[in-house]
Amino acid sequence: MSQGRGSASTAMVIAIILPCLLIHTVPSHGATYTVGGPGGWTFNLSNWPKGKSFNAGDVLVFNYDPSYHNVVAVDRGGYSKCTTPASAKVYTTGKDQIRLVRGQNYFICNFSGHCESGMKIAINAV
Ligand SMILES: *[C@@H]1O[C@H](CO)[C@@H](O)[C@H](O)[C@H]1NC(C)=O
Ligand SMILES: *[C@@H]1O[C@H](CO)[C@@H](O)[C@H](O)[C@H]1NC(C)=O
Ligand SMILES: [Cu+2]
Repeated sequence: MSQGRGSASTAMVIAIILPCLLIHTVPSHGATYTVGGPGGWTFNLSNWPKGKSFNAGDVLVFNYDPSYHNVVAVDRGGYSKCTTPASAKVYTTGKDQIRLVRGQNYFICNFSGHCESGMKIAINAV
């Protein structure tokens, strides 16, 4: 009898604890970063990634006014020269969510002069 009660309460404890453990052990879908923090996607952000560590699968949120800015995924040359390769993907919603791929990820705003004013980020996702 007491044996039965014991295992019943053990089962109850497991029923309560197990879901909590699972929440913490199931692989997460990655962190979410708001580029530029509360100020959003704007000028002078090329240092924003410094000191942060990014994993493949993390999501970058770009908040901006789409009348004045956009987000263009470019390659290394596009990032350093502020040019837009023909194959570049252009995002224009003003609240774009972009998942990082492993390796280097480069984003610029290709409105005239903006990338040159530091509206660009380079991120290495491991
Ligand atoms: C860019 O940001 C840095 C700090 O992140 C600041 O010291 C600098 O004055 C800013 N430059 C411009 C042009 O806003
Ligand atoms: C940004 O790049 C795209 C793709 O090459 C181009 O169509 C668009 O005109 C550019 N936008 C601006 C504002 O220069
Ligand atoms: Cu811009």
